[in-house]
Formats: sequence, structure tokens, C-alpha cells
Amino acid sequence: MSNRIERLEMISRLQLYLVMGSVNCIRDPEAVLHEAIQGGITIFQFREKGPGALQGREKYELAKKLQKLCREGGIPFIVNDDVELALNLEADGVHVGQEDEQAREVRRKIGDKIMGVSAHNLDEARMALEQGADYLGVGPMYATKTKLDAREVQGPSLIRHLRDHGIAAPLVGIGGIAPGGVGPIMKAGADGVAVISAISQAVDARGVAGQLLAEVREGHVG
Ligand code: TZP
Ligand code: IFP
Ligand code: MG
Repeated sequence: MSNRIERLEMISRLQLYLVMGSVNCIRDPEAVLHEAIQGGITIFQFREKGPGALQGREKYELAKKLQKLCREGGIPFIVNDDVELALNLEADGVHVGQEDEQAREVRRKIGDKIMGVSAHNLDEARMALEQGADYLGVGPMYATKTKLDAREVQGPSLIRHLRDHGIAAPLVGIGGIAPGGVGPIMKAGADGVAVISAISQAVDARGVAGQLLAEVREGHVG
């Protein structure tokens, strides 16, 4: 990531990040992901979590199907939390939270795959980067019902705060983001936005993805 081209590539890939598992979908997850890719998502995270989440073989099989769609669509496939699954599937990367395995340990296990880390404040952001994070997921930007144990709403000003304190790493905002809500996050200095429900619960996943991507590009500064 110290390499300038790699850094620019990471940043452009983070514009519109779909995070999703079977629990989040009101329709077939493969159909949702397929439409979202058509609508322009630039990266995907398999996050199979919460009540009713698939486990074991079923989780693996769904991951495999979604990974195939990502390959066909030419976008990176990232696995939430489950380093072993990511390694078994030869995923493009892993995303870990503050409650998950230590970022340094994850970095050691995954080598030069992409590693994303969730951060809610400046200390967490600095620590994650020191431990080798390639990008940070920052939030919650807005109120969300998707993550039951989500922290207090931070608002886009947290992104501005991180930038003002020298965090130059790729950043995506997450939490309660839907069409109409992207501009302030990009203007605060984010490289992109991550969404779960806006796309995974949409009747027209392709349309919503297209709208979000347009807002990311309009709102982009620098
Ligand atoms: N981390 C912080 S907020 C959140 C996660 C995983 C949930 C985002 O879901 P939604 O539906 O986009 O608000
Ligand atoms: N941020 C992100 C990401 N993913 C998560 N699962 C999370 C926070 C809790 F979108 F990757 F940045
Ligand atoms: Mg996690």
C-alpha cells in the first residue's frame, strides 16, 4: 500500500462498497449482488452475520457463489471477520472490526491481501493503520437498524476529524447511508461509502447502486 499506484487503485475501488449476507436480503442474495454489480458497485464484502446467519457448509457455498459473481464482474471479494474462510476461498481480502481478531494477527495470516478495519475514532484509526490496514470503515455515519450493536452515530464530521488529524489512508463511511445521504460524507473527505440495507433491501438494487455511485462521484473532493 505504500506504492502510489496500489493506493490509487484501492481508493478507486472503494467508491461504492456493498456489504451483505443472506440475512440482509429480502430476495435471493445472488440476484441482489448481480444487480448491484450491474448498477456499479466497486467492491463487495460477504458479511454473514446475525440471527439466522448461515454456518459451515452453507455459508461456504453461498460465499463461493457470490465470489464467482464478483470475479465475473471484475470487483474485489472481501470476507468479513472469517479469516479462515477468506484463505480457503482465496478471497481478495478481509474486513475486521474492533471486536474481532487483532488486525496485526490478521495481517500476518493474509499476507498482502486487502485488509479493512472498522474505526470509530482517531485512536482506533491510528492503531488500525499501524497494524497494517489498507483502508478504514468509519461510522456509523447515520442511524442504522442493520447492526444491532452499532456505536453511537458519529456523522460525516468524524471523517473530517480524521482527515484534519493527518489520517490520509483510504476511508469509507458506513451506517444508514441511502440515496440523498452521500454528499456530506464525500465532502468531509471520504473516498467512498459502504451500504448494507440501501441495496440489499431495494426492489431495484441496480437503480439504487447507480444513484449512490453518481452521488459519490458528484460529491468527491480532492
Ligand atoms: N458497521 C457500522 S454501521 C453498519 C456496520 C456493519 C451497518 C450498516 O448497514 P446499513 O443498512 O447500511 O445502515
Ligand atoms: N465498515 C465496513 C466497510 N465494513 C464493516 N463490516 C464495518 C465497517 C463494520 F465497509 F468495509 F468499510
Ligand atoms: Mg466484525
